[in-house]
Amino acid sequence: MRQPQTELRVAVLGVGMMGSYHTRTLSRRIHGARVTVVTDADTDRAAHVAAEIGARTVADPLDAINADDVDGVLIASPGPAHEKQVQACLERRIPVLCEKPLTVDADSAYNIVVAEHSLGRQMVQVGFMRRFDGEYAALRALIASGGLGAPLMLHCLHRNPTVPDSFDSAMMITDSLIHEVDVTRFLLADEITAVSVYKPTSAASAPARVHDPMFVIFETSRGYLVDVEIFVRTGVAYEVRAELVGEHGTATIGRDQHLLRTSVDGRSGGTLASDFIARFDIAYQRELQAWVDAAGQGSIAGPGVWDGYAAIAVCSAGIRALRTGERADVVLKDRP
Ligand code: ISE
Repeated sequence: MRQPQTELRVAVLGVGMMGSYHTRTLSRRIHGARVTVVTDADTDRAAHVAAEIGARTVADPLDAINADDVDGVLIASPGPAHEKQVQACLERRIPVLCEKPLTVDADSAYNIVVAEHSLGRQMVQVGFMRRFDGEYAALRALIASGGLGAPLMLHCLHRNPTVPDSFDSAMMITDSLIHEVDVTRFLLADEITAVSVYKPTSAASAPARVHDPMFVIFETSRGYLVDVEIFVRTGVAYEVRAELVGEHGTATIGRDQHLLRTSVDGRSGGTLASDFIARFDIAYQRELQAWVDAAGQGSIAGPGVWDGYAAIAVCSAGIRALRTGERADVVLKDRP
């Protein structure tokens, strides 16, 4: 274990949009960390990001994980690569911040839950950054304090201005809806037990056979109902909102972004975030600082592998519901 107060030397695996942003944030805005190694399948991209912050590049991510000048790993590679990379970090017993999804299916995520448990301490934090957002944290505190009375329903809205054409209906679930899964579990402190997916008429902006928008219902073990509008090609802006309806009141977050909004032509008199980095910039910074600080204590400070496992298990049920048109149950294995 590293001694507190020494610098965490980080390898960033994958420097696409998120990985390069995290690399710059770690280098310029986080105390106690230094990016020493970057990797990317696109070697030019890796070289460019590495040169910017004075790091070196390594071709194979598994070599980066095992490098002598690395004592923590930030995984921002494509989802299918996560399982092997997280397991390699656990074998070396070094702290990890893994972007969502933890892995792309529930079985492999559960294997990570078991592997980490056998080490006797939490080493993997999962990148559900909204838990570090001031508004989401305040709403959770309000619910937990009983200020709204018992929760009854949660309404969520998740809109992206645009995504690549390759972003199909399943990716809308595993890449975008997954945040609403985590928000639901975080705000309500309850597990999701079933998922239903409704497919309204698709927007003209959606490629053939892609259901965009979708409307999703989560049921939870205590009987709360959660509805989510997920629409990733609005052509307007990045909009994320939630409203909790409790027995004694309601609370909405994300609404202050919508002052004087004219949704017809996308113009706005208020402040609309252009993308998720603009909207959650401070949350990402807090997430990284918390991870670096906790790594120094041999721990994590945020969502862990159980949260990552539960989230992908719900998304897998969501994909079943999408394909069959039927309500799909979520079955979680025992928590070790
Ligand atoms: C993206 O991958 C993210 O993680 C964003 O937070 C999410 O809002 C967006 O829909 C995803 O595409």
